[in-house]
Amino acid sequence: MRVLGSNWRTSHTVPASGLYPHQWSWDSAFIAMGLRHVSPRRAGRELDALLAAQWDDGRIPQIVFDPRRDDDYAPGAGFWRSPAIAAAPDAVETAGLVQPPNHAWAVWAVHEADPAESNRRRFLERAYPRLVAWHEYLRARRDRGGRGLVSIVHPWESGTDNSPLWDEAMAAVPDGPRMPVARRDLAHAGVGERPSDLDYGRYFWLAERYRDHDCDDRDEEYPFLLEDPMMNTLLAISELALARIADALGLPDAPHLLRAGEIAGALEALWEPSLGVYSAADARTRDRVQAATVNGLMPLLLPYDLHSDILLATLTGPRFLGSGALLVPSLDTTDPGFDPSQYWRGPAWFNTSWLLAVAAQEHGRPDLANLLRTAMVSLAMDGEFPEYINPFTGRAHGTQRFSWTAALVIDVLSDTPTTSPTSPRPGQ
Ligand code: 2M8
Repeated sequence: MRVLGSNWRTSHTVPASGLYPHQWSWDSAFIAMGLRHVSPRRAGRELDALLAAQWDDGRIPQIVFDPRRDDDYAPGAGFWRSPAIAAAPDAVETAGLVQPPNHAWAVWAVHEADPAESNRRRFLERAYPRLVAWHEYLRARRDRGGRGLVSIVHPWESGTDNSPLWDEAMAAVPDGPRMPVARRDLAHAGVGERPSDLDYGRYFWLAERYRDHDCDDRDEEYPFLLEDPMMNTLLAISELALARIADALGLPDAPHLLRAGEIAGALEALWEPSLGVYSAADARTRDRVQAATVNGLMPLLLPYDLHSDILLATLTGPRFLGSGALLVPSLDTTDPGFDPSQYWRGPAWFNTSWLLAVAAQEHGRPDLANLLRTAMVSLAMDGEFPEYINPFTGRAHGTQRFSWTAALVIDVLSDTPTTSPTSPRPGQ
């Protein structure tokens, strides 16, 4: 709670006070899932602040900027110039990209923590239409491959920025943005722990192109369109949460259950039998990337039989936990590109291990869920709540006092850790 207290800023929690000084979209949802055990009211405010930054087209932005910290993170508000874009809100400045849609799940979890308080604040009533519009944005504007899956337009949208899943598509992206690339991140984390300068040149180039098209998704020649299994899984889980929310509001839940089932069905196009995981695919060519990553294990979260036995075997087998890893590595440990300290190319992250603990519980493996939860707690305490760790030694990497690490530890230590929104509540 000490970490979340010091990272709290009036209406939201920053991921880390130095490296990430603004509000990040999927971070806030993870943070709310832990914060709800201590202060359901503040967890609700966290999500309210994010939802208030929603664009007219429904998107929930990747970052809501703190105008006082615009020199401390790049690219910032001055880069995005969001108020000049018609669909963006006037009252706050935001990035134009998005992040994985775990928000409806978080809203439901916060409601369940204290339904009376939530009802008093009409929390579900206010959040529901915004969440519906958010999912509708993803369905209508981001199904760029035309097969029922959401595409990301930038690696930052995946939350797993330099995952090998994006390497091939990024290799074709120019690395010469007009704006000089400021590496403000390197003041807070080691150069060997962050994406390279070449990656950053390409990140900025792609972000410039998206911004220069007013973040309008109708750009036919857009050079980066990838379908990510984690993004699409979280959307399906959030549709299931919307079904619970609709039900609580006396509205029909069927459209959300149907949509969750459709996404789960569409995920089959990302199944990679030769690797025993789902993988990302290029929405234009439909080619699947040949890399086994933590993203590809995520469909295990869904309450359907999506190759669950094989996914569980991959998760516990020699390429992931069976390698001796303490938490789930972000990349297959036998992949030639595996690096235990390089950001999303090998290290273990607390949010993805937490998601897979929820998944293990759902699939009748409480032993595995407990193993992951116990390891999360001790590794977070040992490393002063690190951003990520070396999966074999547990050594802390990136920044420390990282908010989602702290929040998810609070969640697993609570009497009622978060479950997937399909699980009945105790007593039901
Ligand atoms: C990391 O991403 C940001 C860009 O969004 C960055 O590297 O500057 C990722 O780990 C992402 O998942 C996370 O939301 C963000 C803030 O914690 O940091």
